[in-house]
Amino acid sequence: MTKRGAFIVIEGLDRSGKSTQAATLLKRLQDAQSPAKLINFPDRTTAIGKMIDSYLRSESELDDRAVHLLFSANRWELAKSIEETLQSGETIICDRYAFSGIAFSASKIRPGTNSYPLLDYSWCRAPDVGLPAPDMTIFLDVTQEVARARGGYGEERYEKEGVQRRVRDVFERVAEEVEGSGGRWVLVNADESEEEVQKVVWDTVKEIIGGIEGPIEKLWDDK
Ligand code: DGP
Ligand code: NA
Ligand code: NA
Repeated sequence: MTKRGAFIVIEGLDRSGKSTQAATLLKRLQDAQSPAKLINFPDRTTAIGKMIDSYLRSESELDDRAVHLLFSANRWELAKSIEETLQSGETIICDRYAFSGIAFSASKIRPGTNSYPLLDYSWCRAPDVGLPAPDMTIFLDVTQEVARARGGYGEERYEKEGVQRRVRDVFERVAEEVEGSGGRWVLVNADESEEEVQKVVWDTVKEIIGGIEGPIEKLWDDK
């Protein structure tokens, strides 16, 4: 049986080094003659992505539920192409996916309070049920101290310490759930140097770059 490509998701907080690590991993795979491509969510190039981009840069306001569904729709509009790429034998490295969708939305607080969720966890998960499931998710875990030392956050909507702390809490629940449903969630200490993280990521990914034998699973299919 011919093998399909592996679907590798990289998740993490802002300033975790996620995009740099994803780019390095792509290069390493290519150097190893393993066909691979990098994709990125939110994909700001599509019509839906442009709405998300303007929201993230605070150039527009959108209802919290509406924007959550846009992020999910942005993944769905690429779902078929993800499957085709994997079936063609190419590995996909994906910078953020549905797990960010839950973590960033289910951590929103009620206006004027410190309590969350504004949006219920399972409500947040629902629109992403059935998307292609990753074969492995690498979570780059960075502490606030190190994020701060790396120059702090940018100007976008969620790039604030309070937000990132709550997001991290929800990611912990997501991790438990992914592992509980048989998925692979690999926690990597992203406070380490860029080179050290690269090494850990490569050691983790090496075993699946030869391709995957089984079918592409569906995300949270049993829910
Ligand atoms: P990035 O371009 O990867 O830095 O992502 C931009 C921001 O959008 C980042 O703060 C995380 C957030 N984000 C990514 N995916 C989702 C999602 O599905 N839902 C929500 N609410 N936020 C998301
Ligand atoms: Na960001
Ligand atoms: Na991204």
